[in-house]
Amino acid sequence: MHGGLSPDLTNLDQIRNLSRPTAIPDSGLLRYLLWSDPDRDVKGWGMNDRGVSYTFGLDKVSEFLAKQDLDLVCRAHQVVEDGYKFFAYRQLVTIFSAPNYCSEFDNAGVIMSVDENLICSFQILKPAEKKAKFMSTKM
Ligand SMILES: [Mn+2]
Repeated sequence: MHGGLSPDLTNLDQIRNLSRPTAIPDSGLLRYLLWSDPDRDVKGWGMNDRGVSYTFGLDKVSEFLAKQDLDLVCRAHQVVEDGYKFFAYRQLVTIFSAPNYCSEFDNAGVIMSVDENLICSFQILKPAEKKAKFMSTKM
């Protein structure tokens, strides 16, 4: 998912049954899946500083994966310096594919591949060399 988990998500059929295309509703499953974020300081569900959706702790990631018999939550939605970042003891990974996001960050980008044995690998898209923002001119 783009953001992460939702307190409303109890069965993956809920995702399969979402009508597409669709407008993003003001609340509910779709909105929360789009804009939630993991937070290592949160236990359970927390308030999200974005003003929408929720944050979730590693306990919620473990609980979700166990219930759904899955190994990994893969999401995006946050710039991460190396292009990928694990959370909750490698039960969730944030993938960010745009290096130098909006020309405002020095982040790498990453493409994640999953092979037939479910081994995940990362192709790193290196950020451009840092440029000096201001040139000093001697008068
Ligand atoms: Mn986003």
